[in-house]
Amino acid sequence: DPYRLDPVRSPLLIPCCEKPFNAEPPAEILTDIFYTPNHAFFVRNHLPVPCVKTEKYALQLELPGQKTCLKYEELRKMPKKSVTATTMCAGNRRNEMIKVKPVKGLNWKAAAISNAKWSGPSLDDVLKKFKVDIDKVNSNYIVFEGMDKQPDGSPYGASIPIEIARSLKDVIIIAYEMNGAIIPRDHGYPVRVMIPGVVGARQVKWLNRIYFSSEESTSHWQRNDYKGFNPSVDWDNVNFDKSVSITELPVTSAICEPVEGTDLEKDSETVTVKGYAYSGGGRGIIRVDVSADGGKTWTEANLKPNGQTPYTSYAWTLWEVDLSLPQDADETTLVAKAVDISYNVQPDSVEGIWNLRGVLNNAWHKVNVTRGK
Ligand code: MTE
Ligand code: MO
Repeated sequence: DPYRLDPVRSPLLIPCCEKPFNAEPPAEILTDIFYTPNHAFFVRNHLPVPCVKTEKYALQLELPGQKTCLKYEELRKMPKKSVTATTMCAGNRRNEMIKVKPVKGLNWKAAAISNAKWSGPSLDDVLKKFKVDIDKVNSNYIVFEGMDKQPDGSPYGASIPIEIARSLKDVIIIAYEMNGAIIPRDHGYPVRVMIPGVVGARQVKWLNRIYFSSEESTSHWQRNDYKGFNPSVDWDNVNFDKSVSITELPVTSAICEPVEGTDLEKDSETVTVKGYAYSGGGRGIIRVDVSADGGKTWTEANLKPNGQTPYTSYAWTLWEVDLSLPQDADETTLVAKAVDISYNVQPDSVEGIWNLRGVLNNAWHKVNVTRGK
């Protein structure tokens, strides 16, 4: 069993796959704390968790004109910087897409998302240590490789366009700490690259190697996964080469409390609704509209400040609102939709954004509740 050396996990996590391990926390606990506790942070592994000894660890750097490396202790001695960023899997809320038409992928509910503070040297400081100025590097992509390997020996890998790496060079962190603690094994021990504002799939765990390239990472997850398609594309006519890799995620939000199927007190006139909202590329959330009548009327939620600026908002926005319940029915649908700083909005239904991989579901989030049933 290649998974026999995987770490022990918190019983709080609800697995959607055991081997490789994939699990999300109960949605209700997400919105209580801005920084998701490490033991409750969702886990998305594609392969067995590598066993790494820090004494032996060295980050391989293939820089223009030089091949070098940075030992764990050397990384720790560099100026320590931090970034608070949300990690979300592109497959978050796939379970709603599956209800429209079957898709391939893990059956995530709405909690394949978490938020943490990551610390370590910045990418720019690491490159500058070797006299490399990323603004002058002549390549199209920066590529990150993990230490987790497929049976054929090829590692997990991802890349981002060099323009994004340039604009984020001070906030991309070669992290050895997560929320002030050593990164847990499931989240990339000992070193992970945290690229704020990009999809989880590019935030490579168990970071082994960084290099520049004229083309994207050749890994399966960059080339043949984590891409969107039009709803009529099926497995017979899909062409992964013709679709763009997901880098930044679209605006989204979800209701975490109450949970689906909650039976409220018979005489309740109001309900407190809590959730999260997030958009990719650092685009902050400016509004979350919430409805207690299936989307006929809307109330603006109170947004909790996330301490970030509107165009560099890498963390999620938690929100809360008290809504009046329609008094003429004993069941209703709560709905949430968010708006980001670019006035991007969420589509009202899953149908129009359905795709065969079940990624990028940012439709209005709906939760059905009853009263005194
Ligand atoms: N990095 C490596 N090396 N191997 C992986 O399987 N999974 C990616 C990304 N980084 C992965 C990886 C995906 S798809 C996601 S959504 C995030 O890690 C999940 O991060 P988490 O497990 O810390 O929540
Ligand atoms: Mo993911």
